[in-house]
Amino acid sequence: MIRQWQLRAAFAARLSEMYGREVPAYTTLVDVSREVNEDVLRARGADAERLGSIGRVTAERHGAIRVGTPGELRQVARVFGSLGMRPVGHYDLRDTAGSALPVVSTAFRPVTEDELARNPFRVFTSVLTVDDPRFFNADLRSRLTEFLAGRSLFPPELLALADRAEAERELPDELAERFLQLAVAAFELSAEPVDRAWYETLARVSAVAADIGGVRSTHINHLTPRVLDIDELYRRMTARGIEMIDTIQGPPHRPGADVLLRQTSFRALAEPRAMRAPDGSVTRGSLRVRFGEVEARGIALTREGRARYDRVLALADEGAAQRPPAEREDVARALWAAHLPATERELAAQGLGFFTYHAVPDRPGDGSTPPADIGTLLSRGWVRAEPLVYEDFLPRSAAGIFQSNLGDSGSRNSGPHSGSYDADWLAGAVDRDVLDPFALYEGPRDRSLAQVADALGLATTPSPG
Ligand code: OOG
Ligand code: NI
Repeated sequence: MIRQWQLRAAFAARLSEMYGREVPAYTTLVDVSREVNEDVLRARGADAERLGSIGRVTAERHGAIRVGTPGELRQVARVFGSLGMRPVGHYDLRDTAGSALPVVSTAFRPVTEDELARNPFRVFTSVLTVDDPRFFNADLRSRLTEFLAGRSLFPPELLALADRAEAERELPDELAERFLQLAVAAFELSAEPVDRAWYETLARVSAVAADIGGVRSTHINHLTPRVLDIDELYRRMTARGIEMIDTIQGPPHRPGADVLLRQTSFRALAEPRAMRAPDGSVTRGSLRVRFGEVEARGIALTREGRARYDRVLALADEGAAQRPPAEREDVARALWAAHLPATERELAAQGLGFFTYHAVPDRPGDGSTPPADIGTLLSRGWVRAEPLVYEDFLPRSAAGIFQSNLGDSGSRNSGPHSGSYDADWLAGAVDRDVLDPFALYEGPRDRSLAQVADALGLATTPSPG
């Protein structure tokens, strides 16, 4: 029997092999990431594993896929559900700063600490907002709807195996093998010729719309390894002659505790694709949509910490508008320093970061009663705090990554948008609960605080921060 987490780990590994064959530069990215991680581990020792064991980090990937309809999203949810991955978070990239992307998204990922430690594979999944009139007029909408209704992304055999794996949380060896083959194949780039006129019609609205609705299958858009020092990775990739996008998205580099997520990518490469002309003839063309991305993960921020992050972004935008690009990094760094503490201790004491708390075994043995608040418990050595790594995505960075890899920024008419793509719409479309990322970090934190209270015999559970 192959257990659910083993299926997830095997799927991630095989997808990685497949993507490496399709996009060889991805393999370079994985190799350089591994080298950087080994160097960081040598230099920092155990500290390098504070946000995940080296085993976890080395195997860690996130993928990105894009689908066209709620029906397709529901099938994706069944495939990932079989791997123990649940939809977490609602990202609306239509209005995220500076972008005009006709999608809303969620991330499928494992949600418990144990499952994340076994293999944290996650997939950022976007669905086209076909009914948003700012992108698609009535005529295009009906053609698109008809096109999407006529395709099927996943074979029935795959879906049946997925349902069984989800219900039983394991599959017999032979069926597991069959399932993995079908699942990986579903995300391969199709060799079927692309209808050039239709693709270009959609590309005039948005390159993302064309990538989703211009072809008859889906494919993995990118697969992202995790690196422990993304600034060093950026330098090494550039030194190898691989053209990276201009920036690292997310918080700027600074000494101290890493928070949230920093990401960068290399530019989308031209890939050969067969094209069908209106007269039916097939020629060799090329499309530029898939790229390589890499990320560094930091400590998850609480709602309050996250509000600070969003505030810093807004202030950095204002500051950047008045300054030349070369100075923007400094502006951002100064704002970070002013608004968010740089040490784990302060992030914990001020309730800005997520941690689990643990009674220290050799705590003060002088018979004194322990203090009741978490800040004092920490500073007097009764309790230690272990950071929780950020397992999700950032809408602004996601939009930035999408955008930086598109030829042009696409078009969106102004005017009222249809409000129907909110979190409730997403939950209805995917036909599952879409989980709140904050609640997923609060769970282990609150359980650990209750254990601390128990171990120290406190009358009330200490509140964080
Ligand atoms: C998804 C872009 C978002 C990330 O890492 O933020 C993303 C896409 O390009 O389909 O993957
Ligand atoms: Ni990504």
